[in-house]
Amino acid sequence: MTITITGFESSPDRGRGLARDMRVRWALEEVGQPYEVHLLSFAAMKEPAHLARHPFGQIPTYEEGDLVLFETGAIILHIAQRHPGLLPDDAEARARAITWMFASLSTVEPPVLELANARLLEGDRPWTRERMPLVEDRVRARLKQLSPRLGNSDWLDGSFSAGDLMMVSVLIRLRSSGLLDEYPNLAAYVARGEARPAYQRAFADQLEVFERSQGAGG
Ligand code: GTB
Repeated sequence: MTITITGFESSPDRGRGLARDMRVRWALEEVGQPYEVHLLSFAAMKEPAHLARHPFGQIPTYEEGDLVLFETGAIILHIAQRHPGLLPDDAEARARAITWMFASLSTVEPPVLELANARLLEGDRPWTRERMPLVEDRVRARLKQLSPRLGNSDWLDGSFSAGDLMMVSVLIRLRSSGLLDEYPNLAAYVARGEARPAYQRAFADQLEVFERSQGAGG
């Protein structure tokens, strides 16, 4: 059955792979599943046809036959459960990998997003200058805890898993802030994720979409 995901017709990240369709593309590349991408404008994302897929009018979504999913956590868990390659066979190791997926989304991503919003959406507000150190320290608090847990290991719990895919995807958004470089093992962890052939293929595909949109005057 054909898998179709949705993505930005012209991503505001200018093809840097920061939009969340990237993590779904990466997961599908890791498990070797072909997929199609339905590109949407911001206006189309708020129209009934897309709201039927995604109640909040966002990307990405995932469609496979009659199944329609939204939320990257649910989508990647579905892919990882349905195809080998992203979750260990051992039941306890599998539960730990899923724990890291939840930790990425529930515990690490919120302060990372708060920082992104403070920089990109609220950068011109008079209170941002005073607030920024607090926002950065909330990110640092998580990195400071995550860094010793990863230690010198390549991945968070044994082999690469959906937990690493999600954690790397979340941490990547910190690169431009410089905060990741304060924790060299985490910076190296992200670089290891990005070096994976599946990541590279997914990145190239989403970049091509952005470049095509620019060529089309988008
Ligand atoms: N919790 C949801 C999930 O994980 O699937 C969040 C989905 C989400 O935030 N989607 C964003 C979206 O559709 C795109 S990825 N936004 C439009 C809207 O809400 O109307 C977030 C994103 C956007 C832009 C950049 N960037 O420019 O760097 C990075 C990430």
